[in-house]
Amino acid sequence: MMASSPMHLIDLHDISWKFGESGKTARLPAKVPGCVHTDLLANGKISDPFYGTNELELQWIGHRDWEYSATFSVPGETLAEDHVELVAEGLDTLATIYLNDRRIGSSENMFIARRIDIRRHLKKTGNQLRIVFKSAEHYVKSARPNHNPRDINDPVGRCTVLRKEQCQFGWDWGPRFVTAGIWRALRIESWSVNRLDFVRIDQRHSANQDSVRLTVSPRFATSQPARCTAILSLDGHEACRSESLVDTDNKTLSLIVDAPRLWWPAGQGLQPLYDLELIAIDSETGAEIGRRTQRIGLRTIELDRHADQWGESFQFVVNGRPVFAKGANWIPSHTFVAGLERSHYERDLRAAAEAHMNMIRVWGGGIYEHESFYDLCDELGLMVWQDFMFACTLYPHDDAFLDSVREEATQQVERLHHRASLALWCGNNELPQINKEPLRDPSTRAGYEKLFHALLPEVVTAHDGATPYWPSSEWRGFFDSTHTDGEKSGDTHFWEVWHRRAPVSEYERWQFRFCSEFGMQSYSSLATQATFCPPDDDNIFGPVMENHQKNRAGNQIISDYISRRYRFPKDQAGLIYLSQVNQAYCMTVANEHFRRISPRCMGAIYWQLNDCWPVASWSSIEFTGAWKALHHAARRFFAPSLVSAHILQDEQTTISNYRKSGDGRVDLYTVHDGVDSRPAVLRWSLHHLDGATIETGERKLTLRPGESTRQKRLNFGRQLAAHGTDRIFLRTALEINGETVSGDTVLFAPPRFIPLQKAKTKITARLISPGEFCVTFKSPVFLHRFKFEIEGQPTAWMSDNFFDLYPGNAKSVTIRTTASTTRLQLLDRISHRSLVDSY
Ligand code: BMA
Repeated sequence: MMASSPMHLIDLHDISWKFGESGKTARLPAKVPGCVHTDLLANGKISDPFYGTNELELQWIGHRDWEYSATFSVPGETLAEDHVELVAEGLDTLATIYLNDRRIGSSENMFIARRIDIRRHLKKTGNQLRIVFKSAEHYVKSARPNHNPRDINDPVGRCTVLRKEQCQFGWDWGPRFVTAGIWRALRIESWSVNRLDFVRIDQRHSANQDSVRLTVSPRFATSQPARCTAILSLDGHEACRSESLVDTDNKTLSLIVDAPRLWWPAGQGLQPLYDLELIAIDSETGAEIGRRTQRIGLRTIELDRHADQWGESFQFVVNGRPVFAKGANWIPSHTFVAGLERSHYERDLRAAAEAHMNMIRVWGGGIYEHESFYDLCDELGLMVWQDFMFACTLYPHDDAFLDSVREEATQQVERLHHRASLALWCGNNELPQINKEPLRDPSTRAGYEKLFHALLPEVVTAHDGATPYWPSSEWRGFFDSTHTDGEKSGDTHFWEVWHRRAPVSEYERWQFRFCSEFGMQSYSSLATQATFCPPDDDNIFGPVMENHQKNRAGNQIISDYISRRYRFPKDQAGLIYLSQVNQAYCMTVANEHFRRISPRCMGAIYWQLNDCWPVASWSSIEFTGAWKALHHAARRFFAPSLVSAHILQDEQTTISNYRKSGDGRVDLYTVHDGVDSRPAVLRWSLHHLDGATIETGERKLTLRPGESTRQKRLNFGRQLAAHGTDRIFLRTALEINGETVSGDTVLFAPPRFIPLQKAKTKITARLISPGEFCVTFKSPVFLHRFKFEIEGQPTAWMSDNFFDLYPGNAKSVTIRTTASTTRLQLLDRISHRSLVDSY
């Protein structure tokens, strides 16, 4: 969070903006910040870009030039100042700026803020500001005349020369909408004598962290001496302050914070956030130059890479404590990123924290996010792995390009360096991994290295100085990129499962140090589908649905994985349900494995948390906000104290084989991320599908911080032979203080072989508080992946879903409704299904 007050500030958002095609006279009202697509939509000129196959009809927008204009007045005192500047925080992208018909500047990098001196051109009234945006699509075409749309790394023909959000050109989860517009804040700043430009904050923690020295370095527009006061406060109470004259000799202020309250990632402690306010006064006139408040967390975050028995560690160490990173990859939260606010981020970031995540990776094909994204990460304890915005394809390395990137990186690093949540700067997404062959060429490699091994790390060191830099995700050196190398050092993107269709058990073959991408697709729910799909055109392989499945092989791969584990679904609802249950299963196998093999592996960041439009994708949260089965599963597999059962399972097995296979061995592990040791009880019970309990067992144990332990090896070979692998299942539970904190079901055969039974589920509901209910489900038979929904309220919050119901055991869930609902209405609107209902 940042607040600053230059002498005079005129916000240019609420003046009446108009937009239209360049060279034509028609003009329509526009919104700033905004973009041409959302403005056309708001004016009723286009239909919903997400609906049906509208995307395909709307490509013309990106092929035209657009302009935005507004007329405004300024108060007399603005004109009386020595300096008057137009500040544009972000222009998307090929922009030329005119004030009163004079060209005052231009911009070709969406990620750079511009400050333009306008004093000479400004009048009191009738100022006309006009920003012309040239078509980025034309630029792409002229820059890449020989583009081959079959290029597997870049089928959509992005323009890597242009510093513009890369996924706007289409991605394997996103539409192609090449936008234009004023996408971030626009204002006039006027001042005389001096202006507070930037405040850098550095922390140095004493060895035992009982004190922190803060170095505060303000930067001003002129070298005029300034009397500065830095005040650190927590919850409105001043912790310490420092005053000093800042001039050419002395550029910093120091504060010593005794007994600092440390910021921790979620699950490791609290997130106290201090306000650091800097007030600058001109030393001659005594007039205030500016003040700025930045919110910081007192903590150290290191990327610890020390030699160990497996090679080299890859772990985040926070305040001296190694923390297993649990999280997901983040893509832009909306296809149209202009002016996104806290409300756009809050839903999904809160859901991440609710699923016990402590890290979000901001993937390099999107944007450096808006401030409120980082505000929320600071508050929720979500560490941010921040990619620079480069993805998949090689980029130019000529001087002009590098200069632009240097400015972009400097601005972004300065903007975000003080963030409590900022854990890592990462050069790019997958460039060396995807471009192995081209990078064998020495000059191509030298160009790559200029950008990712020299320029970016230099900027990070110079303008941040504390946050670690990592060249790429994944990265283990140019040609050390087999999975075996990933078991020794660095981070790994593992796509054998999904892209290469390897069996799900393949995850368990590898002992990666840190897995920063792996995923499985699923379809969005019927309710989300209804937001974009005409009811008469909803066949999953038909044109509308296919246009909302951007991974070319996506539908085939989903069907493939479903067929390995589940029965052929009887309808589309069944297919969607199975795709989600399968996705949750695959991600449970992977994430539990990565947690079990800690501390060799110290991070599991699955692909991907969110969607930017309604689509079939790897996300765990749908565009509408509905949680897929995976997000509920994430809450379980990322539980701070986890019981994880491991069996050797071959989902590719045939009916004739599986009965013979399966030696009945089950290893029960516990994994504990908590800060303190806890006494706990591990329980297991073996059940027959007919409801009988075959045997039970328990073990008292102590959970120790950061430990994964194999607690018990069970062998049910005899019972499997006696009852049939398809007739029995194991139930696990981990209890702390009598409360079950983790648990699941182990099936010994692929679910498609298991003769699940149907029965009527009894549902009762109790009002807890207005809009909040406790709903209880009870079934006389075992129901696998029981899913319930409330008609008309697809995004109602539920404490659990897609769970197992055990015969006679009541399961209670908390629900927060999204519309006023009585208890009886709620009961009337609940519908449900479980695996047995899908076929
Ligand atoms: C990755 C990402 C994305 C992509 C995803 C799914 O490797 O970096 O580029 O969307 O896989 O294919």
